[in-house]
Amino acid sequence: MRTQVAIIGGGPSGLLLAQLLHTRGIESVVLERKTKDYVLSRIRAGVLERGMLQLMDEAGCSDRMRAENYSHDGTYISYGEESFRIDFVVLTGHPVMVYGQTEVTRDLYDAREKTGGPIEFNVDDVVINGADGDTPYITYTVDGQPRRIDCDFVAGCDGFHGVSRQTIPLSVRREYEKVYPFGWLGILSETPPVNHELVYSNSNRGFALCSMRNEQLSRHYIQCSLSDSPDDWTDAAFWEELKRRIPTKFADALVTGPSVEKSIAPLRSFVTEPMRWGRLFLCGDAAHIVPPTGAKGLNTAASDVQYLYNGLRQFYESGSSEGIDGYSAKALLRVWKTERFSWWFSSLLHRYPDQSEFDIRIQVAELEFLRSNEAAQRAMAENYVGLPY
Ligand code: RFL
Ligand code: PHB
Repeated sequence: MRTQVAIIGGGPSGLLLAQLLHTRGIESVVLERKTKDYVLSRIRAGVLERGMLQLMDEAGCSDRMRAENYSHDGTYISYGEESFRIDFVVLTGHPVMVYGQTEVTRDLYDAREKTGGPIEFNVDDVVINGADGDTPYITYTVDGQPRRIDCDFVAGCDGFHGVSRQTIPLSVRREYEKVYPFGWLGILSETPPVNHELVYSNSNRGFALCSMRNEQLSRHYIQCSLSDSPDDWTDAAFWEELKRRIPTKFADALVTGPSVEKSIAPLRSFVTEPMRWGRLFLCGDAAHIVPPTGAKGLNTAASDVQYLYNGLRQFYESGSSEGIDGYSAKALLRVWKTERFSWWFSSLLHRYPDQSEFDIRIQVAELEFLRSNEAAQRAMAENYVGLPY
């Protein structure tokens, strides 16, 4: 088989890139290791920047997102019994959007199926060959049968555990990493949200977050130990712990119910440089990871996709390689700013095992500064609603 762009990974980055390229008549093949049902069962992002909505518009996939998303004009931050609101619209002119990654991915799969663009599921043994030359090709197997795709370019959209990043030789690749000494235990429940906007909470017992997907579906997280397993936590124990970590006014309003999903995610900050090697380009979690505090992972993947789409479009439409040549530097500039924000917001809200009483006082002082200082709130809000592309 031959295509213009071979896309490794059928998560949101890969699918969005495929649909954007399709609008310009650029062919692609998407290779996904899992099944579609498996990809759609992963509960992840909930808060999206407007840049993501604009890209979904451009890809022709935004009808349901426009109709069903919940626009949030601000967020609440609490510490102990104190809480305050940051008004994104007043401070930046922009809201954020609550619309689950599962729904984004479903919309992108529907669009891909409508346009008849090829996706291969259940692929194994993917190898990217010749990316440092002019004629790259991918070899892989499906049900043990060998396959090959020849292409002009390879987009590595295969997440943190994919093969694309590993294809870049260690002599070229530099990796920067920070692993946090805790995880997030998350549950999804068919219960109304505790508040009309998200509540991020710093408490003596650790971080908590009250989020949602819609008026009848809530998403909650608590900081947990890395040695915990979801089975260690009954639903009753989760709700009890959550109530102890949020101010009484929210705890009293909390409606509890059985969880429909429960999982633990470790927290990590990670960046690989460069994001391009020859004709291979990394996008999204394949190149970088942020801790989920601040909801930046999928949003940063979307900005990578936009830069790469524009570069490839320029190449195919005018023959200029300026956009693809500048891709890595341009993407990394925004990636590092997002890494900084996610690291800062994580540091502000979590309990660290080695934190001293002094460190905790500094955290409270910073929260009080944020509460009372408009410039600090504006800086937070500009990052949260999304830095410009
Ligand atoms: P994905 O979603 O990991 O998709 C990669 C796909 O590649 C496939 N794959 C392969 N395919 C072929 N061959 C191989 N060798 C392959 N290896 C892997 C995988 O099966 C998969 O389908 O990466 P992508 O597309 O870059 O998307 C990134 C986002 O998924 C991620 O950044 C976000 O989910 C992060 N995130 C959040 N981001 C936000 O912007 N807002 C949020 O509110 C938010 N909340 C979250 C989050 C992530 C979380 N977890 C679980 C890490 C909340 C949580 C709890
Ligand atoms: C979510 O709803 O899953 C969510 C919201 C905000 C975050 C992280 C996750 O910062």
